[in-house]
Amino acid sequence: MSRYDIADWDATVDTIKNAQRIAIACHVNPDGDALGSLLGTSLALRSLGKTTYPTWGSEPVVPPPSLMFMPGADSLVPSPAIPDDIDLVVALDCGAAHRLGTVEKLALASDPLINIDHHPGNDEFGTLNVVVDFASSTAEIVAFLLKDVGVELDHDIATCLYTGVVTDTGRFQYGNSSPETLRLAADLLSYGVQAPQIALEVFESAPFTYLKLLGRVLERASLLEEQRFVYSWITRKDLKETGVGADETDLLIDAVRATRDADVAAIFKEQKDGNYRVSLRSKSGPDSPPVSVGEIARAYGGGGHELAAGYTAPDVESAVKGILKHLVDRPES
Ligand SMILES: [Mn+2]
Repeated sequence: MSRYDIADWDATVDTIKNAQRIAIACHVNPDGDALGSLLGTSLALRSLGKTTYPTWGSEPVVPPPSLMFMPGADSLVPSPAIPDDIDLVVALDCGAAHRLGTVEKLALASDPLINIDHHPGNDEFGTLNVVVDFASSTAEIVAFLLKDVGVELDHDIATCLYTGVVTDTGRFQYGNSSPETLRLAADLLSYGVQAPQIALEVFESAPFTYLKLLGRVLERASLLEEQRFVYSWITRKDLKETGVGADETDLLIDAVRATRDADVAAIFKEQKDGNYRVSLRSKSGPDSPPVSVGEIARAYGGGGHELAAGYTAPDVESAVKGILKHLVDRPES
């Protein structure tokens, strides 16, 4: 039986083994798991003598500052630079093909196309699908897959995979951290991964101006006590005035969700086109199970996990209304 009992597991292992020129793409605007899976896979397959083209389908194909330290970051290629004669496309951490952005077309035209992901509701857009929705991270799935492909892990590969695991588990705090996840993390540390250094880079290296932006976010935070819902927002103007990059705002939601008075948290981020990117987080209430924010996000054309999800809304007011619609029917606490 294959790991996780995934029907396509063995065929995926064989397909990777047999491919020589491989395009690898994660979702647009990558986070730690997307980038860690991408670079970990790329470095691992290069160690087997394969040619890889690691990329993603949004500009720029440059890691956000907090992930710039990752090994292999200098090997990323812009998606238009991927040649036509590749043998295989591997999609990582994409719940749906559109998450590939400008790489979607190339990916869907490829046979084989391997889809490795842990988002519930993944629409299995690959010709081979390794979708494990209880895995902590795509990096966790990738780690086991690479072992079966015959890759010998090393410091750099392990660093990438560890970064994916540590970010998607919220530093091993979320419920998706299984015993298996922690055993994997321990195994990765044995390759010399510098966990404190990674934590410093990812979680404690924001520019000073980030604190000012965080101040605005916290000042604006609103609590709807009845619904146990907290939210805040940032505009393009906030970013301009504080000098913080849009790719440095991922952790703002963690500050907003850190109140015992709410179990659903949202942050709305104004995009270049004037729409707002909605990030949702959920946790168990005092007497109630967590709200599935993945369901809320999917209702509005987005996606994600049960406890962490996102979508796009035209403005803050309508987004709040839309979320509240899903919070009224909660079981009595
Ligand atoms: Mn992920």
